[in-house]
Amino acid sequence: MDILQDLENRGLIHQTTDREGLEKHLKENQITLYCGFDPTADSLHIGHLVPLTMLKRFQQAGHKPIALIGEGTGMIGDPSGRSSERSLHTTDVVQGYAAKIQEQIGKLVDLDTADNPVQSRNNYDWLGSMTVIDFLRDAGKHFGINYMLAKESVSARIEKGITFTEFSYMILQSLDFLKLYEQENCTLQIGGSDQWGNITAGMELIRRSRENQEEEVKVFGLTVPLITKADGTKFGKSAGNAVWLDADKTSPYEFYQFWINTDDRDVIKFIRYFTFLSLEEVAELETEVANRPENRVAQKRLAEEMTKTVHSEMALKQAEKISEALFSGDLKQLSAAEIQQGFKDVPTYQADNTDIGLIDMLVNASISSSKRQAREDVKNGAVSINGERVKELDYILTAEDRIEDTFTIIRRGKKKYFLISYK
Ligand code: 545
Repeated sequence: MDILQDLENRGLIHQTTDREGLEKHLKENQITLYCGFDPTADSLHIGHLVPLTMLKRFQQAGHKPIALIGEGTGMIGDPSGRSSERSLHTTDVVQGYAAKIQEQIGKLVDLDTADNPVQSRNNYDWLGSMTVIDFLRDAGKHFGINYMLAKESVSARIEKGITFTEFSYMILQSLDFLKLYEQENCTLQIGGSDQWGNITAGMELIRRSRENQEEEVKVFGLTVPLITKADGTKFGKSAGNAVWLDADKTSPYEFYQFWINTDDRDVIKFIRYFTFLSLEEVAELETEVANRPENRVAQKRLAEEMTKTVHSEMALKQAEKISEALFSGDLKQLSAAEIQQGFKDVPTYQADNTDIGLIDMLVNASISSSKRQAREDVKNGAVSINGERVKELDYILTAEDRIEDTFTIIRRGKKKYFLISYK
């Protein structure tokens, strides 16, 4: 299957340069392409998954992708898509982030291992040792100020202000494309739509610096669309927080829940963007959503695929188990670690490490508003401990009521959960 056609069918092409030329280039050659990732944080988030899986898609079509870690550019900061200047991180911090991002990318794309691996490069290797004289003589001379000012990343910032540091960023990214073109015959750079200006600047630098050479320069750019949601809110946030790929920042259960909660109007698009399901399978899921939306088959499939690839089969099983237990209210089957994942956003009360009457606990932990209310709640059968209803007013909570000696879960009403931990 023609790779560009597949990308087109999935809605993954925002813009390309010379579309016909690129199609021919990809049909006739095994090409090398790249996408860059600046270590501006200690983890990727789900927004970065589309360009990453793009590298895989090209790999599966027989081409040679490079994941570039921008440890050099990460020292400077890309103004693209940002309305204000970034604050600089120290070298140590950028290095630490770069190592983490590299490891994360490795887990997702079999970095440097398979027989046609996604390869990794680090632009600090050439940018880090470049002198300012070389930079201004060899690179700067190819960039007219008017050309640079006309770039969206710069023009959008003129009013608010932009430093020479961020203004110069596009030259560094352009030098990378030139370097990879010269050393590895890399002829395509991909990225999100915010990267269009930097990608085309790189193509321009390659052309200009090869002007006196005989060879015909054939380089291309391709961008993927920004992900939008039907309800107009920003993609990739869950309760205002980014959805990270690092399990310590976003637990696999939260990650799973994020995808499960996808709107019916978005779910098919996301499956096309993020997964490798065949378009026939996608079409079947589309029929499911149209005819039996209440079954949420497509959401489940999306959440399964994503949790499996980003975390693991085991993390998926665990996320499903936690979701199931929370849904049915049968909490006994959960381990303390699973409770910690599933109840992260639940109010928590730290109790003394002693036996205590249920009524007192309900009041101490602010689960019921008064003793009278607490008695009422228990009598009405509205209170359960670790998933089991308790109706005795004189019930005493002991170590027996702690899951793995760590937590007690109290539920009041149908859905209100409270977590008790112990001092
Ligand atoms: C650096 C040197 C190059 C080529 C590219 C770069 C990076 C580029 C950039 N890209 C973004 C990024 O985000 C941080 C990731 C790690 C926490 O800033 N100048 O580095 C994003 N990119 C992926 C997509 C993007 C882009 O990594 O291109 O559009 C997000 O989807 O914002 O030679």
